[in-house]
Amino acid sequence: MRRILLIEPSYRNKYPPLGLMKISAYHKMLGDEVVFCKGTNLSLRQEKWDRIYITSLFTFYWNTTIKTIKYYLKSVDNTKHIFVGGPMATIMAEEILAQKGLEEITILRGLLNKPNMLDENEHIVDNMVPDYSIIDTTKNDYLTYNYPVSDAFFIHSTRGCIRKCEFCAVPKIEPNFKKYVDIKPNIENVIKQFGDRRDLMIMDNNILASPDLEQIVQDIIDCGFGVNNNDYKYIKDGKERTKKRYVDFNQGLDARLLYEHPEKMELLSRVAVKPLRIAFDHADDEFVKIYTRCMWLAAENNIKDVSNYILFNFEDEPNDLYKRLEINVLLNTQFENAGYRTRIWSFPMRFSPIFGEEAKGRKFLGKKWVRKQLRGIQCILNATHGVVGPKHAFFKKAFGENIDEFNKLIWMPEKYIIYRNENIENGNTDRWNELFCQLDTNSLAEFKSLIGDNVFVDKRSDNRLISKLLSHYTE
Ligand code: B12
Repeated sequence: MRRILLIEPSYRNKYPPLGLMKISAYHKMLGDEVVFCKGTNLSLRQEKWDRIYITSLFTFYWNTTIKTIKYYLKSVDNTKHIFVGGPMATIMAEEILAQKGLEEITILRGLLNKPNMLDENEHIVDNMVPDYSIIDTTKNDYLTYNYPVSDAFFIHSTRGCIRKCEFCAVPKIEPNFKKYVDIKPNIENVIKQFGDRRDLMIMDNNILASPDLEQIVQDIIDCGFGVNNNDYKYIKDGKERTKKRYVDFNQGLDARLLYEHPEKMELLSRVAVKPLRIAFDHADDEFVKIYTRCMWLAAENNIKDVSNYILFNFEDEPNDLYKRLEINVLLNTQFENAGYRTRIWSFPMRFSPIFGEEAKGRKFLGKKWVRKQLRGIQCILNATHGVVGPKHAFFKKAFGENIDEFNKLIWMPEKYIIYRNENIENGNTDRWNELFCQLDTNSLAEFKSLIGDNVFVDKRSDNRLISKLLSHYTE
């Protein structure tokens, strides 16, 4: 029997560490002792382990992840018994191995989808039924973190992706497209071993690319997630109760595939999907046409909750963000007028680099962006909790009546954006506005280049208007 410690660094994440849950199942099957902990724990560090597995997620959690690996280095006899894997480790393996003290650790890149990866045997870790007991805080004394999404089955019905988008790390993490994974045995076994879960989180990168989509949809329905058979029964206070359960494909679905194959939308509408997320990655006319058609397809197929991921701060410019948000609110109005119940929610998604130094943090600035604009967007999104709802009036209030208003808004002092009403009422916003509108083309350019870096202290100008404006940012 080996002693196995599983660690997820203490970063904030939504879903439990599926990779570690599968590794746990694998070791328990072999009769090993397994302990899972999130973050650092002194008593676990003081013990000796035959192996420590440390998972990783986003590259921008670099610092926490590296610190965690270093923290447990002495808890094994040989540093090669520290195993590190998951998305960040796959993308940045060289950089991790270049860290002092980490040269000898074992990094396993990508999926554990072949035999002989952890030991010399035929077992395939990726196919294991995940061990949900390790994330149960009532059963695991070392876990105090509550994952925001936990009452769900976490599954893959395909792996990899057919595309190679520059902004995406999936081609590195899951390079081969596997078109079908039977989810039924997995779900049945989870229920048998750990009890039922409410929702279904489908972690696929591009489920629509599968030629077996119809079979996958049937599997989902057979597991109790059909649009008309999605009752979830549970016991509370000794009584049986029922609520609805839903499917979340969690990644943005590929609009081009829906456009080329509208019948795929009909297939999706057979499952209790909530919400249906579509990737709105580009603002060019061709893509807007494709995206808009997809949204109408969703409405025509009676899918009520639709959402979209708007990639920004990549090769786009700020206006492209406004344009895409506006397309969505206009579509909402059109749906309402046409009698459809479909409503669209938007999630602006700031691009984070996937390679190199910049991937280690979240400071990246797209070519057509300056820091103040990015910060301005962030301030607006703070107020809306990152989501932009379907109401046109609300959108206009948050992002401005039109592109010009929007371009003004994001240059406003942060506190005027965040505490909007208060500063409108006390007249600050008007005073700022009056000055800002007096700037001619040259002085506007000077002003923007002066505060573009989002730093306001020690900034000076001979221009009287600009000096006055600056005081709004520092007082
Ligand atoms: C699900 C998911 C999410 C979920 C949350 C995930 C979570 N766990 O909490 C949601 C939808 C919320 C999300 C959000 C975002 N995501 Co995301 N997401 C993913 C996705 C699809 C899967 C990640 C995951 O959880 N995998 C579960 C893993 C760990 O399980 P598994 O795959 O079965 O594990 C296998 C291997 O990884 C390995 N393994 C795993 N752990 C370990 C450990 C050891 C020791 C070993 C040996 C092996 C091993 O073996 C396992 C079995 O084969 C990935 C893409 C991908 N295909 O990886 C993007 C991805 C991680 N996301 C990405 C991005 C950019 C984001 C956002 C920043 C987008 C945005 N701009 O807002 C946000 C971040 C929000 C935030 N600040 O928290 C990028 C990350 C790029 C980067 N720089 O790090 C990825 C890679 C996708 C991409 N487009 O490139 N995401």
